[in-house]
Amino acid sequence: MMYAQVEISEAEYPRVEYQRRQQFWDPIRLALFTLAIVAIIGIAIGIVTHFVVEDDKSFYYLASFKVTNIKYKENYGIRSSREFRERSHQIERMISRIFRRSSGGGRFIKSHVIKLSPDEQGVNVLMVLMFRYPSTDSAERVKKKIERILHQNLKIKQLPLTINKPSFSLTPIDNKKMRNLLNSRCGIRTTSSNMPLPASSSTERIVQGRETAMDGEWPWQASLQLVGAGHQCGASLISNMWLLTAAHCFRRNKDPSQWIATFGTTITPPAVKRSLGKIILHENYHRDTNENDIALAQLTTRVEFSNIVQRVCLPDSSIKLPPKTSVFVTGFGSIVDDGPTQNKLRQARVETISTDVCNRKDVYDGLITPGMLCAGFMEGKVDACKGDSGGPLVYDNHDIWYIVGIVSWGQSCALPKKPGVYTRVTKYRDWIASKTGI
Ligand code: 4AZ
Repeated sequence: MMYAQVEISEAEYPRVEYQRRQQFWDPIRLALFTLAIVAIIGIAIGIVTHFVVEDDKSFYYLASFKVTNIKYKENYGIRSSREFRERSHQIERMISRIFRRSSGGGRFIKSHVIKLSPDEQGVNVLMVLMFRYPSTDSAERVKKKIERILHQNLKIKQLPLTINKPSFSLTPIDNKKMRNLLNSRCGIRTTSSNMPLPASSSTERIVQGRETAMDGEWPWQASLQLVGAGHQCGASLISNMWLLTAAHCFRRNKDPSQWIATFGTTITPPAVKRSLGKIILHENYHRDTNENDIALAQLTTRVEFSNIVQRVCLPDSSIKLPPKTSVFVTGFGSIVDDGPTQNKLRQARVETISTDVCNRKDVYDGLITPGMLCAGFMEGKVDACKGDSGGPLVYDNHDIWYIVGIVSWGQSCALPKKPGVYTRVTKYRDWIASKTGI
């Protein structure tokens, strides 16, 4: 029985269903359905791309605005002056606070004041801003987002400086322009993507007193090599033509044509290589007392600044570092007394030691003159050594690095009560200017 009923309906059913399907899938419905599927797939891909494979890109802007509640000071025109530094740090801190606290806070990377100039209403500020936004964003769209954040915050926040809103302008700039603008400043470290480097002061992983440096971490470090005899000394780039080093490095040979300077974190291969055109030793260098152990070397052709090659800042002659200030010494020198030169650049954190302590009978017994600076630890262990001579002792002031010492001498290396002795750069600031114009 059951079988017979099925037989009958099977004959009827397919024809009816076929007609109904034909009505449902008319061309318009088919087109709409396809469109909807395509749209859903598109949106899904968009969402996945946005959250999973979103690729951030750096966006750079030149910002200019007026600050109306401060008066212009003469020294704002001199970038190495304390006034310029302090005012720019205040502006940079304020800009960073505005963007870091906003909803898109993580997208702000850094800001740098390039120039402060006089204005009737106060001070004109020129600075570069760096953000990271999805690569799918355009410079103009990002600009609008930044302006919106800024305008909201200028309205709400109690800020120490009054930014004149109508004067605010943002211009997108490319990577190259950003580099050029930043390169006009000294003592700045960046990675190849222009991201700030982590502060070295946080690294305490000193192995055998030293650790190897990352690319771009000490971009002013140079190696001075004597043709046929290899690395002799360290040196520091202070402009794209001039190196600052120790006079005793040229005791063996003062002929510039016999010397080359290399840059980068390894001696072989070097990142950049230059020959020397001129060597200037301090007129009053005394090899017996190590007094005035300072020299300048001019390159035959200028170096181009990059994240690998960069100049260090020269400190104002008035800058005084209190005892126990954290400073860094870098070099290709040996890691044990009388050991070989290292191919990889190394760094060590040391602390300044007062001249009074350093001149004690049980330390250097009066050998430290006003042109010298002691740094290291009374218990020894961390120090510069043979081959580090001529290299820099640097100090980090709000991510801007200053050369405060030149590796000069010491009794052996890392011995207790025998810290490293450095040429005190502040004492020679005018001498450097008289020879180079820097
Ligand atoms: C040198 O012979 C040398 N510990 C450099 C630095 C120090 C000692 C010796 C400091 O070049």
